[in-house]
Amino acid sequence: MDKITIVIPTKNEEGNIEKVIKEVKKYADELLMIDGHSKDKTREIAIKNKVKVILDPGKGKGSGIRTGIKHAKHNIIVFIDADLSHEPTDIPKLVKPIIDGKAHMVIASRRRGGSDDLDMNKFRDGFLRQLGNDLLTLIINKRWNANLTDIENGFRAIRKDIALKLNLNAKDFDIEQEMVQKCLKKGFIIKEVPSHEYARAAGKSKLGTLKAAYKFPLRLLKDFF
Ligand SMILES: Nc1nc2c(ncn2[C@@H]2O[C@H](COP(=O)(O)OP(=O)(O)OP(=O)(O)O)[C@@H](O)[C@H]2O)c(=O)[nH]1
Ligand SMILES: [Mg+2]
Repeated sequence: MDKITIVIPTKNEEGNIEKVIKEVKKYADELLMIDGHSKDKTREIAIKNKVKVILDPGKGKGSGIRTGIKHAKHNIIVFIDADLSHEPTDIPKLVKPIIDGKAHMVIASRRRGGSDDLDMNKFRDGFLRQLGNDLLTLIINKRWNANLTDIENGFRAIRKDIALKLNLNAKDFDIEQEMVQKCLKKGFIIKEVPSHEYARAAGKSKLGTLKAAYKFPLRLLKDFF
């Protein structure tokens, strides 16, 4: 049987983490919380719920994801955010193409499943984010002859042995895009499944659309050739 490690990256998610743990637990053979040095009760709540907590190097979400890959015990890794924006009941359909040997990585696509988080009435956190994601997706599709719709979503599954072959180095939110570009570059198969994204339940976004915006085109160039 293919066993699953679920990795939850967290940073100050005390208002969400207990519910996420309860919702994803039944899909996990191993559950890891990778924490970016939360200053609230996030780690305390996870420990109370008997979840293994590992601190990341404190450099951003990307360093958290890479820490999760390193520590995962099983060969199928599912990443799910800690803010209740992803649909845990979609985990079985996310891992199925990997179990069936049809994909090396599977992304939950908000383009195919819809998103309440991308509020298109908001210029920065709606329109600009969607525009950026779509533009990067188009360029990446053209570059590698792919047919993806959502390269940035953090809700995804990947084989650990494949993730290790990617030599990931992103420290921040460009990690998801790096995974996509390097998979395509190395000829690994990426599939998408539709999944609905909800608006973050409690707490604040850590992305900072404007401050982080330069990282995505920079990543595009870094791993283009
Ligand atoms: N380990 C780790 N996790 C992080 C770090 N920064 C953010 N996260 C987590 O990564 C996930 C995605 O971050 P969000 O702040 O939700 O980013 P976003 O989805 O673009 O923003 P929202 O639209 O507000 O949800 C969440 O579970 C965060 O808690 C970090 O430095 N280290
Ligand atoms: Mg979020």
